[in-house]
Formats: sequence, structure tokens, C-alpha cells
Amino acid sequence: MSFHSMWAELLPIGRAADSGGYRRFAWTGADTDCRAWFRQQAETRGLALETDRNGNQWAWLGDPAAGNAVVTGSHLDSVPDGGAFDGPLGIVSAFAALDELRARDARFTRPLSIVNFGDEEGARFGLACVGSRLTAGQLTAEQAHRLADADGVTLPRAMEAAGYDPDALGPDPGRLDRIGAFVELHVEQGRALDLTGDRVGIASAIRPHGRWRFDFRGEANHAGTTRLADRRDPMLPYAETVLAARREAALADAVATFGRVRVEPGGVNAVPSLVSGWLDARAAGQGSLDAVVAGVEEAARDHARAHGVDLTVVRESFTPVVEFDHALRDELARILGRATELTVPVLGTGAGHDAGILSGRLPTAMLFVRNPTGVSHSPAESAAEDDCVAGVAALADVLEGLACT
Ligand code: HGY
Ligand code: MN
Ligand code: MN
Repeated sequence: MSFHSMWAELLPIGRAADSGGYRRFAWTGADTDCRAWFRQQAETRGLALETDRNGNQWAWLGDPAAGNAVVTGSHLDSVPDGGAFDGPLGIVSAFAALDELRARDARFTRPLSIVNFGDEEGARFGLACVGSRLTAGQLTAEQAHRLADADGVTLPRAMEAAGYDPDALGPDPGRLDRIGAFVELHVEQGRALDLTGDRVGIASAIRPHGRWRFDFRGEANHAGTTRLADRRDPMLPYAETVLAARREAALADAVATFGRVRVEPGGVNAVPSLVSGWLDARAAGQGSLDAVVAGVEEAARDHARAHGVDLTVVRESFTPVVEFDHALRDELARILGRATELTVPVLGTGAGHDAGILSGRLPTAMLFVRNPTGVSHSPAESAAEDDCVAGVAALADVLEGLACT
């Protein structure tokens, strides 16, 4: 089955008719349909499908117990109204690269697996990379059990509704010990390759980033009869904090975003009692990230105090700086340089990935495919067909160089 037919089959799953964006959230019907698609791709290719204790799917060629496996893959879940490429491009390209290697009659000397990591975006439960963090022991089962979505549905209940056992969650060191290298192909979430004119690039590092929830608690009251001086309106310090985040990010050459806000009770004619805002902050280094978050929090406390509003700040997700394995990165550059006689650019990213989570546990690397506009986490996300085909060829070359004679 070619790249195009796989892509066409996956494309409609979880796509919202109104926005054209994707709503493939963990343990929902769309997630189930994506998993069924993954299972079908594995079975079509005679790969042994395994679902691990954390719900990640693994399609194996060869005996996993032999160890030193080469693994590739990514995720199929999305952010709210995300694009078609973020995640799926890595998995469709992995199956297409295997098809290419079989067409080349490549002889595998190491086990190969294609993986679908669950809940990478954290769109429903707020924490990024749940499937890979659990497997790597960076998230405990107890912490995962405490996660709940905006409707109060806990992760265990959501897993059970999808037919999975939440009591099985936990670290999987044996599985990771049997992996020699993980290479994730991903659409670039930026324009570096567009600016250099390259179809494919290699990742060097992931900048540190995290998510913080700011809860501003004021006093519900009548919008029409309450004097301004008598209000404890949480919306005001929230609004001032959003502007402060922009100022702090600009000062530190970082990025900070309040992309999600929840207002309770949400009446048009009522001063709210609670305004919760989620800050996503990312910076070139830990020091500047800490400075941005501290600056935003200080501003938020000052504004909350000025309005008689209480504030609590909770860090909900955090990923320290990731430096991808130098030897594997250089091996990819050697393989691709040999195949194309070109120097493949090496670039950093501000986007988190499962490859970043596993990087502390085993050699990981990433391939990026050019994104002509750099737009991502949006229905407008795109990649040219030729560049996707070049990505498949590059991944096939890398997998052949790592796992075949
Ligand atoms: O948020 C991120 O950087 C990734 O897309 N999960
Ligand atoms: Mn993403
Ligand atoms: Mn992604």
C-alpha cells in the first residue's frame, strides 16, 4: 500500500467538518479509529502488532526479544483543530519506508518496529507525551490516574471506556532496553528548511518548554449592578497577565502563549468567579525559560493583588532541554549525505516529541520534512507531496543503514 493510499485512508479520521482541523484526542472514538488504522497497516504487512501496558502500539518485523531493535514512528493524536501532518506523517512514512526497503529486498539484521505513541499532544488531559513518559518512567501510574479532562472524566475512566486497563499503566524498562535506536520523522514546525531550500533535515535539540495553569479566583457578581470599585473580577488580572507574558517572552527572546482559557461560570451578565489560563512557555535555555515564567508569575501576582483576586499557579507539563544522541545524529547525516551527496541541515526545534522523552533513555534522532509555511497546530499545516516522498526515501535510507546489511 503506497504512501498516498495510506494517507487518503487516514485523512478523514477525526477531522472536523467546520474547521478542517483534527480532533484526535486520547481515548476518544477518533483515537480508536486511528488505532484501528494502525492495526490494519501492520496486519497488511504481516507485522506482529503489540499494544503495550500504556496503550502504545508497536508493529514488529523480527523478534523483539532479540534486542537492539531499530524503532521508528510517532503519534496519531492531535491538538484541537490540529493539522494533518503533525504525528501522522511520521507513522505513514514509517510504513511506506518499510515498503520501500522490501522493494529493495533489504536484509534486516536487527528487529524493526513502527510505533504509535499514545497521547503525545496532551490535548485532552493537559500533559504532553503521556504514552512515552509512562513507558520511560517519567510519569507514574498514580500521576496518570489523577489526570482529568475539562469534563472531569479521568484518564482511567477514559481508558476503560476505550477498552484499556488503566491498572496496567507503568514503566516498561525491559521494552526500552531492547531498543538500540529510535528515529522519529516529523513535519518541521517552523520554516528553517524552507529558508535553506532543503526537503529534509536532522534534529539537533529540543528547547526546554512547559505548561503552567494560572487560576485567578475572584468573586461572582452581577455585571449590571456591581460598582467597579466593589468588584473582585479575575478576568482583569488574567488579561494583564497575558500581556505580561508577551513582554517577558520578548525580553528573553523566548515564546509564551496563553492559548487556552476557561471562565466560570461563564455568564455574559455576570462577573466571573474563576478564570483559568494555561501558559505555554519555551526558551533557548533553562535559565531564560525560568526567567520568563518567573516574570509572568510575578506580574500575575501583582495584578491579582491589585484586584483583590487570589492566584494559584500549577506546572502541569515540563520537558527539559533535549540534546539528541550525537553519534546517531551524525550517523544519519552520514547515511543521508552518502545517499544524496548533499549536506543535510541540522536544526533545533521548540516543539516537543516522543523522541525527546526517550532521549534520556536510549539513542534517539529525528528527521524533519520541510513545511513550506512553517505553520503547525493548525488546519493550515502543510507539506508538499515531493517533500513527503523525499522524507520516506530518507527514512528508508536511514533504516537500511541502521538495521540492514
Ligand atoms: O507541544 C509540542 O511541542 C508538541 O507538538 N507536543
Ligand atoms: Mn504537535
Ligand atoms: Mn508531533
